[in-house]
Parts: sequence; C-alpha cells; structure tokens
Amino acid sequence: QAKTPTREDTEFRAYSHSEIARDAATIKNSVVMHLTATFLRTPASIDSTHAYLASAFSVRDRLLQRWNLTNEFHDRIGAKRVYYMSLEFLVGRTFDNALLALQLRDEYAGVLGDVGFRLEDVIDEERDAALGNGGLGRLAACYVDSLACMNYPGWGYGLRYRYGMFQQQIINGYQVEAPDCWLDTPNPWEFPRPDVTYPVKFYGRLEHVPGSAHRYRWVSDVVYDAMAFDMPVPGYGTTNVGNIRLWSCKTNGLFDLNKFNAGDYAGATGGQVAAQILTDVLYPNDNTNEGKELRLRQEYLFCSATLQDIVARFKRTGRPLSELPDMAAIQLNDTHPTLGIPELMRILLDDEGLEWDEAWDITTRTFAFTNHTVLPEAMEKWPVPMMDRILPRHMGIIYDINLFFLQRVEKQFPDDRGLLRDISIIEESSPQQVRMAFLACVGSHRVNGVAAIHSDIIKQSIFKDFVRVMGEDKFVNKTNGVAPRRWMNECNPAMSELITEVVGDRSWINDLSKVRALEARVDDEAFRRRWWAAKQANKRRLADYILATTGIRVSPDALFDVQAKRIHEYKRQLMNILSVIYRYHRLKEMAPAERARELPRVVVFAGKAAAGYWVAKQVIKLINAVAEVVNADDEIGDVLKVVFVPDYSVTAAEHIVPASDISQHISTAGTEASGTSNMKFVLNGGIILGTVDGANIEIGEEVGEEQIFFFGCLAHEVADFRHYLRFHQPKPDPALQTAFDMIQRGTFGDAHIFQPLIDSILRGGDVYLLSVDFPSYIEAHKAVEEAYRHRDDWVTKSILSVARMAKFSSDRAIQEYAEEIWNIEPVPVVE
Ligand code: GLS
Repeated sequence: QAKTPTREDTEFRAYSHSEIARDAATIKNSVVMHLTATFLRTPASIDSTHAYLASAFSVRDRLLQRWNLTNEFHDRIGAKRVYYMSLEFLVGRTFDNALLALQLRDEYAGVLGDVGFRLEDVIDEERDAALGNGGLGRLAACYVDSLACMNYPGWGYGLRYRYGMFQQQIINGYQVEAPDCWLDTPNPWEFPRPDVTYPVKFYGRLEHVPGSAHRYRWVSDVVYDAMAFDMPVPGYGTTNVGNIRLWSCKTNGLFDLNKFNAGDYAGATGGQVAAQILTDVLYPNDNTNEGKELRLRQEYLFCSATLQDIVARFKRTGRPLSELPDMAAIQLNDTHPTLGIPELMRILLDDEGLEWDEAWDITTRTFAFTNHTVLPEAMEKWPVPMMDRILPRHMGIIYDINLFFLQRVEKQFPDDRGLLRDISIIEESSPQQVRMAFLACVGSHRVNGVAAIHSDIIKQSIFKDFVRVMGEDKFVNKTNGVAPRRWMNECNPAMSELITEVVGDRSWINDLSKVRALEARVDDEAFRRRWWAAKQANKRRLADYILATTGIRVSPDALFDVQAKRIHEYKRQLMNILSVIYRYHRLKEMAPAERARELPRVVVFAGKAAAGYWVAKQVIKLINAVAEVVNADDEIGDVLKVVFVPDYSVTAAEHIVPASDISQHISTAGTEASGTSNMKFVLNGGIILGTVDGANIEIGEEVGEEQIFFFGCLAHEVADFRHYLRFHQPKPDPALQTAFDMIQRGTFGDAHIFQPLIDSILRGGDVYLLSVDFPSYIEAHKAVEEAYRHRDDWVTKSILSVARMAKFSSDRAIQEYAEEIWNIEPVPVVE
C-alpha cells in the first residue's frame, strides 16, 4: 500500500537527490562504516577480502542512489524502455568498471592505500559474475553497458543462477568441471527485492470459462515464486545507471511443517529443493540445445516473471494496454526467451480479458528477435507432449498462433502443402516438436542476424520461407559490437593512455569514432615506439599470468598467437593444434643454427568445452599433451611454447586480449554467426588470422585487407566440399599427414585416445573441412611470420587497425537497434 505524498516527501527527495560527496574524507568514512557496521571488522581484522567488500558496498551506495534517480526519472517522463531478455549475462567483475564509470578510481586507490592495500590486489578479490557461456552472454552484458552509457532507458532481464559457468580445472590434461559457487561470499552488486515477487504456475489443467466461446482458465497447484534481484549497471560519464533484473526462485513458503512434525525431514524440504533447482544452474552449453525438461521450466519461470513485471509496470502508467508497444520494446536474445510471446498472450487474454486479435497485435508490435546461430544442433525445439504437460495453456496458445499463421500462408500461397509443412511452428515429427525459432519469428516485428554474412545466410536458410511470406523488410542485420569501456579503457590502460593523449581527452570512451585520430600519428616515430612498448608491457603482464596459472615460463619477446573462445568443433581448435604439431616437427628437423633463426612463438589456447561434449574435451587433452612435450623439449626452448590457460573467463580475457600479436578466428566459413572476441583483439592492437566468416569480414572491410590475414574456403563453397567428403575420404596434404603421423607414433602419449579426432577428419566426413583449409592455413601462418619480422610494418598495421575499429563499438550497435527496431530515444537524467 503506497502512502499519500506529504511535504516531508519533497524534503526526502531533495535530500536523496543530492549526490554523495566525492572527496577522500567522505569516501574513507563510508568504507570504514561498511568495514565496521556491515562486516564487523576491527582494524586488526581487515583483510583484502573485506577491504574489497567494504569499498564495493560504498561504491554500490552511490550507484543505487543514481539507480533510483534514473528509474524515477524515466517513470516520471513516461519514457519508452527496451527490455533485453537474455538467459545469459556474462558480466565479469563490476568493481573496477564502476570505479572507472564514476571516475573515482584514484580516490579509492588513495583511501585503500591509507588502510594498507593496493587497489589492484583488492580488485582481484572479486569473483566474476559468470552467468553466461560465451559470446552470446557477453554480448548481452556489453549491450546493457551501452544502454546505460548512452542514456537509453532500458533494462536487462535474466536469471540469477546460484551456480554460474563451471570452473574449469585441468587434471592430467583433461578438463574437469567444478561448481562455480560465486554467491558464497556477499555479492555487493546485487540488490534483493523481496517486494518484487511473482507467482509462476506449472503443470495443471485448463478449465473452460462458462458462457464464453474460447476462454480458458489455467488451474494448477504447482506455483513457484520468482523474486527479483537488481544489478546496477554503471554508465560511464553519465549519472544514468542501468539495471539487470535477475529472477531467483523463492523457497521459504515451501517448507512443509506438517511433514517435519511427523518426522519426515526429507519430505519437509522436498518442495524447496524442487523449487530451488529451477534457478540453481546455468546450462553450460554454447551453440547447442539439450532439450532438458528442467531447462524448459527455467525458461518459463524467467519469461513469466519478466512479462508479469513489464505489464505491471506498464499498468501503473494508467494507459490502455493497446499502448504497451509505445512504452515497451522487448528484445529476445536468441530463442531461449521465446516463451515470452505466448506468455504475454496469456496475460492479455486470460488475465486482462482482451480479444485475440488485439492481444496478437500488441504482442507482435512489442517483440523483436535476434538469431545468433545457424548450427542445427543449437536449434531449440521442444517435444509437444512435454510442453503440453508443463505448460498446457501455452501449448494451446501456440497451436492457435500456428493455426492463424498457417491460414494466412495458405491464403497467400494456395495449394502449396510443402510450404505449410516446412513453415509450421509445429514440426510433424514423432513426437511433434515446437520450433522455437519459428515461433519467435512469427511473434516478432523484426528478426535480425548479428553480422552481415550471417543475416544473409539466415534469409537463405532457416527463414527462407518466412521471407517469402512475411516480406524481406522484416529481416535486418545488426552487426555485433563490444563495449570500449571494458574492452579497452579497463583492460588496456597502457594503450588507453596513448589514445587519450592523441584524442586530447577521454571522450573516445563513449564515442569510439574519435580513435580515428590515431591515423594521423601512424608515421610518428616516437609514438610508434610507445605503441610497441604498450603492447610489450601487456605481453609481460600476460606472461606473469601464464606463469601464475600454469607454471609455464614464456618470453614476452616471442610472437603471441592466441585462440581464446569456447572449444567447439566448428571453431577448429583442432586445426590450430595440428598446425602446432606440424611446426614442432619442422623445428625438430632443422639444424640448430637454422632453428635459431626461426621466429619464437607462444601459442596460447583458452576456453571451456560443454561438460557433455566429448570431442571438444579430447581436443583440450590433445592441446595439453602437445604442450607438455613441446615445452619440455630443450632443443626447442623459446622457439615454440604451447600454453593452455585454464578456466577462461571474462577476467582471464581481460589479461589475454590486450597481449595478443595475432589472434585466431578460424571457424569453417558460414558457421560463426559473428564472433565478438575478434573485435576485442583488434581493438587492442592485435591482428587477426581468420577465415572469411562472421564479423571477420566486416573487420577486414573496415581496417583494410593489409591489416588482416584471411585464408580458407568461402561460405558458398562449403556445401559442395561437404557433399564431396561425405562420399570420398580426404587425402591430407603432406603437412597434415605429418601431424597425424606424429600423433599416431605416440609422440604425445597414448595414440589411441586421439585417434577419434583424426578419424573425424579421415573417416567422419570432415564436416568442418579441416583437410580442405589446412594448406592455406599453413600458408597464412607463413605470411604472419614474414609480416611480424618487419616490425615497422607490423606497428603500422596495429595502429591503423585500432584507428579503424569505431564500427565495432556496442554503442553503434545499440544505436541501430534503438533507432531501427525499438524506437526509443536517449534521455539524459536531469533533476
Ligand atoms: C553466438 C555465436 O556463436 C557468436 O558467433 C556470436 O558472436 C554470439 C553473439 O551474437 O552468439 N551464438 C551462440 O549460441 N553463442 C554465441 O556466442
């Protein structure tokens, strides 16, 4: 029950609107206050963990104040908001990012110094918020960052997993997964909202509403409560603070006191366990769909709570529901949140009493959908019987959506039965399946891919029929981007300082087009030396990190050649390690004098494999087996080192990305929708060795063909190669054969365990075309080496690349979404 406003309220507002002072004394006071009052520390018991927690809480106070102002302001002016619905937000750490955004880094460093701590050590106390798998989840985090920085009213919505992305340990060369208990220590970056809780139903049955033609009531006694936790998203250089609202399943009310009193202790907590599991774990799959029942229930809990929250907020404006699309745009980050579409329909039909046509019009004007992959194994489909059992009302709504859609198609293309079968949301398999990508497409007003080539491919493949039926204008491209705040200013202070000096101020951090100014300095000798020195400093930092995490000593003077991303067959880490084996073989064949003239190279791998993805895990084992042999070979020494950095994460990436000379993005053409680490590496002055795929293509267009090493077959050639290889064994070229021979001779331990990897190429149809691309890959490596030997040209490439990366800021991407899909405007928060 809200109270009626009084004069004191006005005073309260004035008080709460005055910014907390930014001077050292006030900061110190608040840190000490949290040390003593929040964490019960005495001067003798302060450790770096609590120094971190107290500083973080004091930063959080400032953010929450601005958060409150931002939301109150957006409500007051009736701003239209975008809601970015994503099952994944790979945020990483927040403390350093928040200090930079608030421009209070030096102040906090000073205060921490006074109590005996180095800011860098304190920053290292923070656990990553790893609520995502890879590119898709990190993209969501970059996008909410851009929304905040650009003053767009917008929130992310997601799930608060108790266990985020698993921790990867390497034991005996194999990946072993351990749970990520990130909430074991207090989390300063979330704010629990027990007042924001919604009931979410499962199972049950439908009851016909008497006297109505087709109205149904969904009755079920399985009801869970989803409770909100808000994560403030600091905007750099603005008072605007964004929000990620994460849902967690509440269990308190589910304790069965009667069972407990009867001595059935397991039974007493059974309901709680069943509820809690819903938001316990992030499914660790990237680009795959497992079709697990728990995952479907997770998706629904998420969608229901989010849609209830959005509708409740809208209804507080007092406007008629027909105006929902004028106040809210909802973006579906892949198909995972697609149940939001039938859920909004359910709310509008069953709870609000609207007629079908009006509800459908509101729904389709509100939703838009981003597709992030074309891999068949990632296409989300749910068996109709499962959906019908868990969500009977939604299954009914999906049937109706499909019926009306197919009626329309039939009218447009009479007698095309094949088309009706191919385009139906329900796949006629046994059992029938709900095709979520089709549902998302039918229920949205825009569908986009994430790089130019990918947006073209989806129009010719998965959505080909929809282009015919719904017209081409519905399908657009929004090339991905990355946040310059984290992926330059935060992770690469040395290069950031140089850019700031050239631009004249820090405005480039929120306007990446300013980095173009670097081009004017490309011939300035002194500047070029400092550029090189900045890269070298980053390489030394990574060498220390490698030593600390793996015990391997590498020379910062070598070429750093990095492939860091999820381990997946289509990304072809196998091709990379096979080329390393071939290189090792060549080095072994050389006379010592010749070997000494070779360019020293450190090959760095990092990435996690899905826990159930056996082939990917064998690739990790092979990389580690090769590393063990090569690194211990005294003849080879620093000429070649191979490193697998364990437990890749956002924080690990912040160490790795700024230190690459060359980074590899070598997916089979047509398989990597976009990639975003390619953008991060180039933004940090590294050069790409890559295939003509995803955003590599647009990066090449922007930075110029001189600044990128392309190789391999093209997307339109892939189908023919695959077809050929299905019926013919490939004949590996001599280099590839050499690598196979070494493995099979047992050079890297038991040959048997690696034979399936070789067989995937020789006998399994070589789906990812390693045998096709290997020769040009080896040639491309030679070109890289040749180029790196000419340090002058290399520095030019590096500077020009960074100067031309403006397009790949997530700010550009968000502006395009805002203007062309969401129809929202930036509104700087004012008093
Ligand atoms: C992905 C794609 O595989 C990446 O190419 C893309 O950059 C990313 C963000 O759009 O989305 N799709 C997916 O399922 N995981 C991804 O990282």
